[in-house]
Parts: sequence; C-alpha cells; structure tokens
Amino acid sequence: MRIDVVTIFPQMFKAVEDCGMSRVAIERGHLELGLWDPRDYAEDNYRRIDDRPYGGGPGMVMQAPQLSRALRAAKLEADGKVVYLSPQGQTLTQEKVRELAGGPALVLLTGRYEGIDQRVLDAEVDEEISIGDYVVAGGELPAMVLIEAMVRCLPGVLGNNESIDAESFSNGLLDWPHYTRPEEFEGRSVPSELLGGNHDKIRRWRLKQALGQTWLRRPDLLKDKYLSDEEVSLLREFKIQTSEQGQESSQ
Ligand code: 9D3
Repeated sequence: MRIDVVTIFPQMFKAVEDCGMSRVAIERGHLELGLWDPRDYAEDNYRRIDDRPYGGGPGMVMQAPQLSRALRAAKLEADGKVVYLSPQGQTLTQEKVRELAGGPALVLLTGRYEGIDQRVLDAEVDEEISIGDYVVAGGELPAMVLIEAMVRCLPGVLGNNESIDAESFSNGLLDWPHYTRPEEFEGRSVPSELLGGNHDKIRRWRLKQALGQTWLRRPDLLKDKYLSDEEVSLLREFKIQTSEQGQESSQ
C-alpha cells in the first residue's frame, strides 16, 4: 500500500524508513511512503505555516492555504482516504487498523500547535483518529503508531508462522508468558510444561495462561467473548491454581 503523510516534521519519519518491520516492508515493496511538508507550500521567505487564532487565546493554528496545498499535492500522488490524527478523533482499534490497511492508499494529516484551521478539515478530511486519551505534542508519533500497526497487517509482511498466530490465537486474549534459554535464571526456572516437548500439553498451558492473564488483567476482554468447553475448564484450573498460590504465600 501507499501512505502519504503531511507533516512539518518529515525527519521524524526516518524512524519508519530506517527501522524494523516498516523498513523491510519498504525494501520489499509492500509499503511506499511519501512525505509532504506544508512549509514547502508557504509563500513567504520564512516558510511560515502558523498564525494566531481568530478570537484570541493561547497558541498558534496551522494555516489553511499551505496545509491544503500540501494535502492536495499528496492526494494527486495517492488517491486514498484522508485521515487526520487528532485528539478529537475516534480511538484507534485493531479493527480500524485492519480496515485502513486493506486499502491501496492512505493520506495521513498531522498537526502541531493547537491544531489545523477547521476549513481544511471540513473540506478535505474523511476521518479523524486519536490513539488514546492522553496528550502528545503533535500528530506525527500517532501517525507512526498507525503506520506500524497497519504494516503488520499488510499481506506478505509478517512471516507465515506469526500471521497464523495472530489470526487464530491472540484473538481477543492477552499473550501467554514467553521463555527462552537459559533454563534457569537467578533461581527462576522455566515452567516444566514447556520443556517436555509434548505439544498438546504446551498448547493447553499457553491457552490456560492467555485466558488466566486476560482474566486477571483485562477482565473486560472476556465479557463478550465466547469460550469453548476446553477454554472454560482451563480458565477454571487457572483460577483454582491462582487462589492456591495466594493461600501458600500467606502461610
Ligand atoms: C487544550 C486542548 N488540547 C487538546 C486536547 C490541545 C492539544 C493537545 C495536543 C492540541 C493538539 C495536541 C496534539 N496532539 C495530537 O495532534 C494528537 C493526539 C494526542 O495528543 N493524543 C492522542 N492521539 C492523538 S492523534 C493526534
């Protein structure tokens, strides 16, 4: 897919281009990244893109003409949905990530300061997305969060093992705990269930841990989730074991 980002900090996206899974996705042609700097569309020698808010008050607002010229240039290259990263947006979910990653192109609009002149948003933006209820200084890191999440969803980017995993199991549950060598570390050993090579035993231990950790830490995720007979009985075992451990440590 092609992603174009309108940003006054295109350098920040070096992280996407140079690191990790997104870099590999670009190298292999799964992802094409375009960057558009509104300052390149300013008309004064200072390349100014912000001004004081009408009505007064603190901070600055990004100006419509420069922003919309940059955005229209991006749209000529990639005719995708325009998403504005903003604290006023709908909170990003994995479902939304999958939906947006399904298209051939996307234009991400990022703001700084107090925000962008509303007239650009009214005329050009299809969707507004937030990454959660906390405040960061601008839309760039949120855009990178969205890009990284989408890249994982692109066909051919994850190895087969990982993607099968992601489809079938972690579906609505937290991960199980992971261990690797050495077998003992500072007096802590690896759960014996993982050592024997009994694959059904391993599968049941992991499923039990995933169900149990979800029950402990994120009971909200289990509220509307259908559990198979096996899952119900594994979770029941986990709860019993957990309460026995509590008994032991208080003796
Ligand atoms: C006083 C009102 N503030 C809005 C909550 C001002 C304000 C804070 C932060 C205006 C812009 C910003 C910059 N943030 C983003 O652009 C942003 C963001 C975020 O702060 N949190 C979660 N998701 C996102 S997406 C874009």
